[in-house]
Amino acid sequence: MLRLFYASGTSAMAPHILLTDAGLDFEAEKVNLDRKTWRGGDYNQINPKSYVPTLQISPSTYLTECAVILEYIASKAKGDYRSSEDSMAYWRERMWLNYIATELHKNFISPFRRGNWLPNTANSKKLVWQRVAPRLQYVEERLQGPWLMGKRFSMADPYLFVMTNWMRRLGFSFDGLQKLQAFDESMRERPSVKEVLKIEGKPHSVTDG
Ligand SMILES: N[C@@H](CCC(=O)N[C@@H](CS)C(=O)NCC(=O)O)C(=O)O
Repeated sequence: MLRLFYASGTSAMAPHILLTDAGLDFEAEKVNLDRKTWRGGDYNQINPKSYVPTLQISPSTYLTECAVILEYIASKAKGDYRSSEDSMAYWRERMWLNYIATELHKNFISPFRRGNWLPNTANSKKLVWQRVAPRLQYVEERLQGPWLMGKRFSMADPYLFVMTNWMRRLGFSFDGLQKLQAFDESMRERPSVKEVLKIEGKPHSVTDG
């Protein structure tokens, strides 16, 4: 059985949503990111990169990197979460996954880490916004709706939702980003998203440092 190592409200929410949406059989293991522990002990033994998500796919095989984990899940799911390799949509999906991972996800990470991966001071929020705002604008101009690539819900959507969820958590405005706001609202209506938000509960802390 698949086993997802996650911490509440992190990028691990993307594979958590996709696994749930696809109805795949999996276990969710909560990680304490402050202590780098899980109920089995030292989390760094599971993922020496010391971050979530990690997806265990066999007793001794672990996948890391959110975009790769999403792709693996999509490959195991019956749903239409990824396109066939001979289509242009296949490459567009990978461009989006890579864009979200490298241009958005990484730029949301605070340059001043005080026990959190997200910014937690007014100054660090400002710096993060300067980096993510133009990249969110890029997405806004291309978001087809209701999902990123149009009518088909793809493996990139849960990852983009993590970004809009972080916008909300950080109090970033959706002014001028109406399509992203509508996307965020549509995601919140999806049963899998509702379920995961309920299971994960309060996010890993974002306290003022
Ligand atoms: N390159 C990794 C980055 C994962 C990452 O940044 N995870 C964050 C949460 S969103 C984390 O676990 N950080 C560890 C920490 O803050 O101690 C990926 O794409 O999966």
